Amino acid sequence: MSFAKLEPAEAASLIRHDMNVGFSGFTPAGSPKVVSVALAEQAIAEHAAGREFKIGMITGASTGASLDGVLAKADAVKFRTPYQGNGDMRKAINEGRAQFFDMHLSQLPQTLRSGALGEVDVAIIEAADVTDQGEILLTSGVGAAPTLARMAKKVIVELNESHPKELLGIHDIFEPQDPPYRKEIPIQTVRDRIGTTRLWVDPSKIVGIVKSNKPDEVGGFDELTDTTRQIGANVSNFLASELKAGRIPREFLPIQSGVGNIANAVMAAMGDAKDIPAFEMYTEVIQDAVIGLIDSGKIKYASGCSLTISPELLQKVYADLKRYRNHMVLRPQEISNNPEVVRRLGLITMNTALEADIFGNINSTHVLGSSMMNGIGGSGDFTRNAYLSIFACPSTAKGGKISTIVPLCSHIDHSEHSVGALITEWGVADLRGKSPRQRAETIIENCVHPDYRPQMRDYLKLGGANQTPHTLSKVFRMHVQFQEKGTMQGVDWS
Ligand code: 0RQ
Repeated sequence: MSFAKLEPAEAASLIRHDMNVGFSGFTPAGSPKVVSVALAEQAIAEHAAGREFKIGMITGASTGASLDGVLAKADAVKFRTPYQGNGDMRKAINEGRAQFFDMHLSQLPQTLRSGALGEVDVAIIEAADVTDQGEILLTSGVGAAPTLARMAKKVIVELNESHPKELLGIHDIFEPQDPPYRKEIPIQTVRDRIGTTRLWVDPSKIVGIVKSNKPDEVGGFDELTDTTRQIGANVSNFLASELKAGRIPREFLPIQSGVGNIANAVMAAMGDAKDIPAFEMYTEVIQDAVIGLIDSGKIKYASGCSLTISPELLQKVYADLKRYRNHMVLRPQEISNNPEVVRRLGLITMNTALEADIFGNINSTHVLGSSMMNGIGGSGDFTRNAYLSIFACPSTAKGGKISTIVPLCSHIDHSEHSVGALITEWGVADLRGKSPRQRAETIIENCVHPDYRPQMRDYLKLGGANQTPHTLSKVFRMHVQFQEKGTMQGVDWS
């Protein structure tokens, strides 16, 4: 191989204060884990010498401790986009030490290409292989790597031996033209491949290769609880009844499933449901549950942006890649989450809410309207364009002190117009074809925790006969009471 071999610190030294750096991967899958640690050490040394050192940080989605974690702890982040989920990064953002802008993940590559986020000075791309001609075999996550690598002035390759070369064939790399010359994205079925198996980078931009053998830092899930199991069962029973009623075609439709504990529980329930036929997924993150369902034959094929699966399971997949490659494809986020394709394929989308309101608006991102949790991620890409858009969440949080269903969300990511059904452990509120008042009634009676139902009924009565009966002076009283007294229960509306 003709490229220079660099130590992590040598590679990091190519990155200077105020540069914008793009990182490959999507979630901790496929993101660099070695140069980033050296970069954080460099930032700490620069700060100790009294010099400024912060970078603009662009990834595919969330990353792990050796990327988001170390850079946040080193206070080395000027801005961060488009999605994160690491505790240290979340803290830096909520303490105002890093400026985070939350973006629809499918829109990141186009926004980068438009120039609105500035230049990409350096891209760090994790690879399983690279040729002298600049053909890069990506690893477990694609993210925005094609756009970041193409736009970057310099590319550093992290060659990670923990990912096998047999990954060749799992990726489908495609970048659409920009408007006004864009053509349709020619994906007609979940399995269609439209691009290349490797990412090509102008070899003259590759400034060096850094060796790595660090595995992806994908965390596990909480054990299923009675609540999450019941949410899963409610979602799958709802889909089975929609199928029976003929509102979902007999062949069923491709599924998108969100991230986190609830999404994992929903997938487990879908796998167990006898009335749901084997299905395909057109999703963003391929989580642990999907692999089990591929093995059992319940999932026939999964299109995603990353294999975000726990380390032991990833090794199992890697040991049998010849078989799994026939059941999955990894695409750039611009394609895995593409609204045109989501609408064409008619996806059933299933995402998680932090908070919902009685009229059907959804907050996916902000605790008490102010603190960032993770970000909107791909939930908007899918929700707004779904055939049937479902949001699920437990009816309470923090031991019942918080009702996740409130009069008005303290922050809104998905509006009432994009939500087909809301589901908690108590039941299903089918919101289609209902006025705001009817939606409120069905959400209160089917989804709100019984401890909170009388309080929510009383709130609705306050608003009189309006189209959307709010009482503005009282609309956030439950939130305010939680801040003052530590519980949303027992609010006095008088
Ligand atoms: O906090 O862990 O401290 O107890 O929020 O809650 O119930 O474990 O939910 O793991 O499924 O994540 C929305 C964050 C849900 C995720 C969110 C507290 C609760 C707990 C987590 P603790 P759960 P999950 C495409 C889809 C946005 C992006 C998206 C997410 C913690 O699904 O980031 O959808 N979604 N992407 O106690 C205060 C409330 C609360 C609350 C829950 N109302 N107020 N705290 N919590 N409700 C994929 C991608 O984009 C990559």
